Parts: sequence; C-alpha cells; structure tokens
Amino acid sequence: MTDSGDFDAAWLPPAAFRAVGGRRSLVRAAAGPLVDTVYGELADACERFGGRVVRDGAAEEPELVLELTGDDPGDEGFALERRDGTTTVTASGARGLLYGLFHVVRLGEDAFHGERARETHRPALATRMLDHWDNVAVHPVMGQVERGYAGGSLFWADGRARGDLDRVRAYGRLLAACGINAVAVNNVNVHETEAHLLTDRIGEVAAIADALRPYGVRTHLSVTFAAPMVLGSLPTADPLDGAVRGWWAEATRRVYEEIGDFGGYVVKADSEGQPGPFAYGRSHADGANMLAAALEPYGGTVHWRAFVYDHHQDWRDRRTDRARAAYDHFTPLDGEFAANAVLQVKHGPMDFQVREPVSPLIGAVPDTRLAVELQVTQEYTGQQRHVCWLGPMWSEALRFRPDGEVSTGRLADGLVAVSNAGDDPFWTGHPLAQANLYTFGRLAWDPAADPRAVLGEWIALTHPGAEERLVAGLHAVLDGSWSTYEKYTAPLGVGFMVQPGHHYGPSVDGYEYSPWGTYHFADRDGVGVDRSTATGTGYAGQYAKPWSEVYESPETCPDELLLFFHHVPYGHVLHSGRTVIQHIYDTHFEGVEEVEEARRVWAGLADLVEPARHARVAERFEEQLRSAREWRDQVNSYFLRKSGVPDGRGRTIY
Ligand code: GCV
Repeated sequence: MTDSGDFDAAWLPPAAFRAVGGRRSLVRAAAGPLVDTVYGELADACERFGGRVVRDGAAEEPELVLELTGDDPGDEGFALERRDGTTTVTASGARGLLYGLFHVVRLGEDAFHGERARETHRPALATRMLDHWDNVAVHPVMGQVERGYAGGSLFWADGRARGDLDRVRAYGRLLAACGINAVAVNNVNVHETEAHLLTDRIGEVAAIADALRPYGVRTHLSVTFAAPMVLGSLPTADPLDGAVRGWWAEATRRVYEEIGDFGGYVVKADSEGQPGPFAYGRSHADGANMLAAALEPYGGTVHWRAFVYDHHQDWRDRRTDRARAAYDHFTPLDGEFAANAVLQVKHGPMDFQVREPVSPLIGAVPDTRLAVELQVTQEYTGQQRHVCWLGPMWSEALRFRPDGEVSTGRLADGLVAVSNAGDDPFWTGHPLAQANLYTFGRLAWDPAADPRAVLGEWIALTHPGAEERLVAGLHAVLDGSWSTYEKYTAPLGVGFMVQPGHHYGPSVDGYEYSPWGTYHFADRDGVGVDRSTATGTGYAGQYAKPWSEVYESPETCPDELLLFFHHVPYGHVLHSGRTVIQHIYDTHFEGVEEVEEARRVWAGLADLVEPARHARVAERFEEQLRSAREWRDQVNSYFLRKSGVPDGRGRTIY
C-alpha cells in the first residue's frame, strides 16, 4: 500500500519525519523502553533523510536535543524551546520525551527556525484511553468486533491473540503520536471465551501489552463481574463475600505477575444483560470497590461503566425514561467509590446519537473520579461508510460545563472512546475516519483545543507537503460532515430512527414499540419526548442551573435539542424562524445536497490523492449518497404522512 508496507501509514508517513530526520540530533537519557523508542524513531528518520543521531555521547552542535531530566514516569509533559540554533525538548518522564518528539514532528520545519521561548505541554487528562469492543472468538451476531466497521480485530484472529503483533506495534505508535496512553483490548460484553483472558489466557494479553509498551500505551482488560463463578467455580459473585474478594485478589495478583504495568479492569455490569452487583442486592460502589481493592496494591484502576438502564422497558409506559437512568443510579453513590475506581460515563444520556445533550451525571458526582466515554467507532453516525468527522461534536461536549459556560471547573479525569480501528489496510474502513481517531487523541490531550485546528494537523501529517487545493478540499469534505449527517438523519435531537440490531440506515419507527427505551412519540399532531419537570419525565431537572431552566421550556431550549426535551406540535416555530415540520423537510433536502457537494469535491481531488485511498473514499461516497437519499425520503415521507402538512417549497415527498 504505502511506504510502510501492508497497511496505510495514516498520520505517520515517513515524509512527516523529513524535518526531524534531516538534522543532527542528540538523545540525552538513560536507556529504557520508551527512550529506546525515541532513539529508534530518530535513527530511522535520520537514515531516511540524511541526518545523524547520537545517544548520550558528544554531538557536534546538535540541532535537536531530547533530554530526560528526571525519573518521574507519571509526568507525561515536556518542555520545548529553541535557542542559538538548537531545538530542545526536555521531560522528566520518558513518555513526555516521546510526546515531545511527536510534537516536533507535528511542527515540522517550524520547529527549526528562529527562536522559541520555553513552552510547556502537559496533557489535561491523565487517562486517554481507547476501548476495543473486540471479541476473541467471532460472535454469531456481533462478529469479531462489536460495532466494528474496519475489518477484523487488530489483536485477535482465529480465536487467539495474533502471533504477529507488528500491526499492534504500529497501532501503538499511531496512538502515541496523538497522545493516547491506554487501550482495553477486549469487548465490554465479555463472552465466555473472552472471560478466560483474565486467568488461563493472560499470556496472550501480556504479548499484546509487550507490543504496546514501547509506545507508552498501557493495556487494560474488560472482565465479567461473574468471573469468580465462570472461571473460579464459586457459587456466587457477591462483592461482599470473602471468598469472592479473595478470588479477585488472587486473580489480579497473577495478572500483575504477567504484566507488571497492567492498567486495570473495565467493567460493564448490570447493563444489557451483563452480570452485576444488583443480583446480590449490592450497590455499584460495592461492585467497583471490590475490584478496586484487588487492583490497588499494584497501582491499577477499575473503569466502571455507568451505562446502566432498563432494556426491558414497556414502550407503553411514558414515565420511565432511559435518559434518566445513569444519573438516578449513580448520583446517590457519589463519594462511595474507591480512589482507584473511575466511573466511565457516556457523553450523552442515551447512546452515542448524532445529537444528545451532555449527560447530567457528568458534573453531578464531584466526589467520584469520572471518565467521559465517546464513541469513535461510528455506530450511529454512518458506520464508516459515511464521512462524519466528530471533532466538533466532541468538542462541544468537552467544553460544556455543568454549571454554565463561565465555569472553569473540571469536566472529567479521563477521556475514553470506543475505537474505530481494525485490521483494514486503512485502519478505519473509511480512510477519512482516521481523522476521528486522531482528533480523539488530541482532544483527550487538550479538551479545549480547537477541533478544526486538530483536523488541520491531521491533514498536514497525513498528506505531508499537500498543496493548498488538497488541504482546502479535505476541509470542505470534513469540516461540516457531522452537521450534514445530522441533517439527513433523526431531527432536532430526537435520536435513533435507525434499523434495529445493526443500526445502519433509516427506520423511523424501528425502535418505537421496542423495549429499549428509545422513542420519538410522533403522532399526527407533533413529535418529541417531554422530558420537562413540569409535564414530562423530569429529566431536565437532573441538570444544575442554568441548564435545568434552559432545557425546561421549549422557548429557551436550543433548537438542536428541542425534540430531545419536548413534544411539540409540527407548527411549533423554532428560534431559526422555521416550523418544526419545515425544518425537517428542509434539512433533509439540504443534507443530501451537501453529500452530493462533498462527493463532487472529493472527485476533484483525484489527482492529488494516492489512487487506492481516493478510490476507497469515492466508493464510500456512492453508498453515503444512496443512504442519505433513503434517509431523506423515509423521514420526509413519514412526517408528511403523519402530519398532513405539505412542504412549503413544494418539493417531491413520497
Ligand atoms: C458493547 C450500545 C451498542 C452495544 C454496546 C453498548 C455499550 O448499546 O449498541 O453494542 O455494547 O452500547 O456501550 O455497552
């Protein structure tokens, strides 16, 4: 494929190292796996571009110095400065040195001109993690990668860990280059085969950890809460039972024997059929703390997911609201979780829809460590057949402050995302979906970063030396792609309307009479879910002010979330001045037109993009356009038939 072999070089093509590789460099640091990586990266780049790198010894007037000034593995920051013709990166931890090197790579020639006053860089969040929903054995319904749209698993094939882990090493390298420092290697839905990874198959996890370690990526494992029963033949998994606690302590000790820097466990408990502490009348703090206690002696962490809701709901029951569930379950437990337990909360209250408000649980548990979970894999956003760059959506969520936009308080301690990568030669199925993975990493490093600038970085690294027409074309295709996707799918925050099961393509009533708690309540008069405190489910009242007040009334609720919070007549006039029904018609026509335009722009870039990459994207655009038209026609026809209100512009609706 590209110069890197069987798979795409993504944002680390050799040419991205041109500026660094052409210099005289000095690495001043005691040996260690990460320092060796830094040196190896420089040596490779120098070999390619004619520079020279020296380790420790005396280098003649080095142009680049990378220096480890301490021995603090917890410090991931670095400082950069340029004086008297030398660019210097200093770090007190080896990870920082590696991140500093990749920062210089991003800067390219700019790193080697003029003077640069000392600047320090440090990740805002300590945990920047990807969860892989990968099964070891191919699952009969979900396949090898649950909600995976990029081929098979990077880690697992033929029922076991891959023997050749070069690709995993390359993955770790890409992750380090955008700041990601942790990976969970198996699905949170832990089936029986995968349960064994914790015990008799831990060696396979250790091999993966070995491949990721040189790039500073720590390995985590999803475990089943029922492990003591499934693997240990105990009669119970009660978190307060002595034998159960002893079993976890021993199992964890053995894990650390194999993987000294093991990151910890990820747990989906009492969620969509996974076992959990409710079966024993115990709280989720009891459950999480049992695992936290087992991990604590070794510095490990348990990521405990807050995705707990009733998936056997009666659709006739309009008072039960799935959106309320995480807050209702977890706020009473604030302050009860152990210091090494992290509550992992999806960014929205439902399930990674194209538009959701920020979960009210985020900000409601000040005495609990919290990680926000995003979904890089595009389950509900086009499944990597549609272009949908999610940077602006994530940025909005990460900039949200529970007590209003003026607050500077913390949003979370960590950022976690479901990975979109697989063994596809382009890593992500849709080559442009690489931008989502990169953007996630960079936003996890700095949640306040401008996502468009991050996209600019991705464009520049992925296409070194790209001429302006390509840069502009990529921005034209990607910048507004989330908004485009939103336009032709479920309107105004109402969500879902997807085909049940696989979640691709439109089915307006697909989940309307289902037990999953995901309804839009469209009738002949109006549409939307009344989540107000006055007349609805009370969900709006889970927010602190000002949001509880903003969301409570259709008059103040932002247009884009109107149908998430309110059931309104089709003639309700939005802040935009359009009625809800006309908005639905207009945006669905606009969305398709925008896809047509993006497809046209992409076609015009054929001479500037590597042919295989261009063809793959072009092929995906055909499917995106077909699908967008299907969405447009089904959604518009549905609402015309329900409401009887014709399109004000007289366009064809079927
Ligand atoms: C791993 C959604 C997805 C499931 C996923 C679940 C979760 O419901 O459709 O595939 O399960 O979220 O986040 O646990």
